Amino acid sequence: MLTEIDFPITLALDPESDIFDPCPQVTPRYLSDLKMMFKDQQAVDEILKEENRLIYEIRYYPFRTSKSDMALAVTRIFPGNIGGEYHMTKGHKHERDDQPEVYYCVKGEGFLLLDTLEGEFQAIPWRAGTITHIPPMWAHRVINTGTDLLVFIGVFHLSAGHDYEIVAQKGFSYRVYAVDGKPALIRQT
Ligand code: S6P
Ligand code: ZN
Repeated sequence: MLTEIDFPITLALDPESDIFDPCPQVTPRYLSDLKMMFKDQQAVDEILKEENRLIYEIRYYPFRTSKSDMALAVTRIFPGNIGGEYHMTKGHKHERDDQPEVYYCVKGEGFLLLDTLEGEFQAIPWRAGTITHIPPMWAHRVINTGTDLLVFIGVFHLSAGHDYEIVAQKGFSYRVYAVDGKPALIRQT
């Protein structure tokens, strides 16, 4: 039997602004929120003396019904770099090891970095229209290597949970830097 939360929900993503409506939750991530993720801590501190730069923001909608849970998140990463390292998401692994996710790049260019605890690594080049299935157990981070916004949609289960600590401690196998104006993947030891 249907309850009041068991009815379809339709959202509209504005193709100009990449903002969807209605949107119950917006989470901005400033440089201070992901300070430790960048390699060049001196560059971070110098920028923070001037401004706490907005690196990206997440617009989020939880779809809860009486029998399921899903979520949609639209992430907009602003262009730029910190000490040559491109703006990126914090990155996380899902807490539950049976929880995948689908990412769809709406606009922009960059990379999706994927890492496992067993040492597997992939860097998927991204541009508008790229869709990637992220299997369970792969940590994920998106890098904006372009000169404009990079926008992507993530669809996942609310119950997946987010482990940021593992990324803060271990990092990803590669970092992405601007070298002569072009992206270069640099292996981390
Ligand atoms: C959630 C999904 C995305 C990210 C968002 C920001 O599972 O992967 O919605 O939350 O792109 O990245 P992060 O690493 O700050 O959560
Ligand atoms: Zn995720």
